[in-house]
Amino acid sequence: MQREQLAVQRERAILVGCLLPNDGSDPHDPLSELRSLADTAGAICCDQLMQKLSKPNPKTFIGKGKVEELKMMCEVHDAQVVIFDNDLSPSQIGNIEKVIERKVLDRSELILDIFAARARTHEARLQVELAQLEYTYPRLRAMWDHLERIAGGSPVGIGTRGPGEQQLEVDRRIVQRKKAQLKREIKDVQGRKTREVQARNKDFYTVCLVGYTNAGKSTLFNTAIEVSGDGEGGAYADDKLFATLSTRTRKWDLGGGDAVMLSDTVGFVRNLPHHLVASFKATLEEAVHADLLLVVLDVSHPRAEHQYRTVMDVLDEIDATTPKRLLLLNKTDLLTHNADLLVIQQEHPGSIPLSAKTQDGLDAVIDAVRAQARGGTIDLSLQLSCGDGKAIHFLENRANVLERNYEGDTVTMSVRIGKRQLDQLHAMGSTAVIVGEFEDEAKGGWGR
Ligand SMILES: Nc1nc2c(ncn2[C@@H]2O[C@H](COP(=O)(O)OP(=O)(O)OP(=O)(O)O)[C@@H](O)[C@H]2O)c(=O)[nH]1
Ligand SMILES: [Mg+2]
Repeated sequence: MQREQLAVQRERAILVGCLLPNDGSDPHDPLSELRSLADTAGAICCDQLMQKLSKPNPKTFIGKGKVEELKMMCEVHDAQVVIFDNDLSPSQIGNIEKVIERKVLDRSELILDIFAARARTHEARLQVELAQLEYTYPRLRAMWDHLERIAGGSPVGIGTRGPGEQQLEVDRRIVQRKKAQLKREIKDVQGRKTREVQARNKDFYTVCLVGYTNAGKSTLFNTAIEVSGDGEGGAYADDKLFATLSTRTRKWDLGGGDAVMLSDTVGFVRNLPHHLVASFKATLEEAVHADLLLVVLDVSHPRAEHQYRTVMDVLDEIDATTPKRLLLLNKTDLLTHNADLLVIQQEHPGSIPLSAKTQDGLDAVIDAVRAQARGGTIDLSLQLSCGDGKAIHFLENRANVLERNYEGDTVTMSVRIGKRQLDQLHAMGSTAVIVGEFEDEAKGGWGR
């Protein structure tokens, strides 16, 4: 019963789920996601226990008889850990541990454990540590309480102050100090990040991949960057939940002079622990401030529709409400019936079918992103001073330049340019003057 150690690597585990009314779990296989999560954390799932309840038991979450049954199962399978699909209160965990004499983890703790194991960057580590302190600390406290009782120490309660309680006082202060320090560090990192994101947004149209964990975001990120010839995407993609934990941004050349910034982000999951949502807001800063969100959905997943709703909910929760959203129906190569795709497409008009793996549909995605990035295009003749290198460079890179006429120290450029890019050109304080504007070519071509 060592709850200081919440890692579940290579431990034999029993999974427990409660079917509560409207809890959003899969009615056919309610523990499938927990199994994937436990597997990702490295646990070996030996067996599972289900109970249908109208409401949880306040003391032990599942019924008293079920706790006894759980104890038996642990003995039979020689399991070291029990993982609940629901979130339990510290005292519920304590009460169950007392009976089954094994470590009990709830869903949030399991997710935190995965995040802790996966966190690679300094920032992700800080965030996980804070989330763990906030979520786990009250639970450790409950554990110390009941451990002390089991150990036969003086009873802990109102008006009693055993040695354990003094220890807790000290620990509480250490934890508070550590939390304050972590928050300060995270604030620093966030400030830097916000400035970075703002700088990028000023120069580029920003596109962010979001979606349920394992939907294929990193695979699409790598495919897009590699196909565009900008080198390797280098994002880690794997058939594990939460393969990606920190945001990665690369320039994505869409061809035809259009380039955007593409970001890959951490995946979402049903009932994302509250503390993690708060801590990972910074990681998802890209999503909040992006111009366009590419919502990646694994349509081959039996719970695709539910995952879609979860993603929409999380986006609202992190206040990513301003960017435009484009839904990508990924993993179409795994669909056996074409009709399935048609049904989903009908439910989500404007969505784009895609296979990030076979690249089927990638062109349509690129076209859609380009159209969004341009925000509509206009054809213009612009006159600039040859010394305005910054503006000329911008036009060469970000617009379709169809003709250049040099006369003395001025140049007249005929361009097809996105409305957004034109705004950017103005914002740069360029010397460019519009000398001709053509809604379409029929109205007079390129000023020739
Ligand atoms: N068959 C098929 N598999 C795909 C496709 N796209 C991604 N995958 C696979 O799905 C798994 C998850 O892909 P990732 O790209 O890591 O998913 P992700 O959305 O980045 O996941 P997280 O980082 O965990 O949130 C990998 O095993 C990919 O190879 C696809 O279009 N078709
Ligand atoms: Mg990923």
